[in-house]
Amino acid sequence: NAELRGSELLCELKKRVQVRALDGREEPFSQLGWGRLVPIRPLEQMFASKFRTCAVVTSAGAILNSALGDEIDSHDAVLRFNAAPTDGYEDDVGNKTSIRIVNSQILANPKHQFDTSALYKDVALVAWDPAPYAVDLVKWYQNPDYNLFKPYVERLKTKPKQPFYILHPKFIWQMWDLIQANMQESIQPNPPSSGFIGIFLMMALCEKVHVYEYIPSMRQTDLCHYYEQYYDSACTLGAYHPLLYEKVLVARLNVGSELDLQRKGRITLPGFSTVTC
Ligand code: NCC
Repeated sequence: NAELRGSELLCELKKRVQVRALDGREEPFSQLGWGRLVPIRPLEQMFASKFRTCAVVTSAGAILNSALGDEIDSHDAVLRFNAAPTDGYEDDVGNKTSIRIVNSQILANPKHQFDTSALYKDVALVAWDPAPYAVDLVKWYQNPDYNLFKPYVERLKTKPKQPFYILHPKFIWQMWDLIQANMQESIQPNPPSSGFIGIFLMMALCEKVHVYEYIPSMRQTDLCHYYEQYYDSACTLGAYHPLLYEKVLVARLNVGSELDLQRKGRITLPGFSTVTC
């Protein structure tokens, strides 16, 4: 079924993929007392009610000179990724941040100064790590790709009011399964990018989602990130992550106009709560 129409694909996503974070009820986390540490609200109800409009701002270089800052900030919630800054780039990316998705490198690599950097304060944080496909939480805990568990627990203790979640690997691999099921070719056996994860999360938390520079606009460039001078087309097309396939799938779900895509690099996606399957 490589060519499901957008509406069918949307229902598949809604049906087959469950947003989920570690809740401390499974081993080894229950044993470690995580049940009393993790946020009381489950991730999918992290906010009391659904946001009406949300923006997902990818880190692509193509967003430079877009002048989209005000438009982005006008959304009820804004999602950003990893170490992507807003300071100095407000005109193009805005400065409001509601949620940040961070991969495990951000927590584990000292260069990101996860403990002290202002980037990770006063926002909801959602972290993830590429656990092996055959999800064994005990083995993963012993041998994560980057050790995110220690910094996670430390932060839950020092900042108990900050909403902070680690995604359940099952959620990540459900997304991968769905991408593979809708592609003719075999895709990379690696998790989807933070971008895809963030898009899916916002479709669960919001009624309407605008995604910026995931599918590139006419400003498409080899500049990897808007915030650093590094050029590599793999940032946009993928190497480790099945990025190209994710993008083909997301493009099929776009209900926005071709002009918005060309000019703003903007696609529009309906939130899951608004679709009847
Ligand atoms: O680059 P990264 O992603 O932080 O970008 C966030 C998301 O934006 C989308 N993107 C980015 C650049 C671009 N030219 N086009 C895009 O569409 C992607 O959807 C991407 O997911 C990640 O997914 O977590 C990733 O993280 C970086 C890196 O670890 C962090 O930036 C921290 O420094 C990865 N790069 C490396 O590990 C070297 C990247 O592969 C994926």
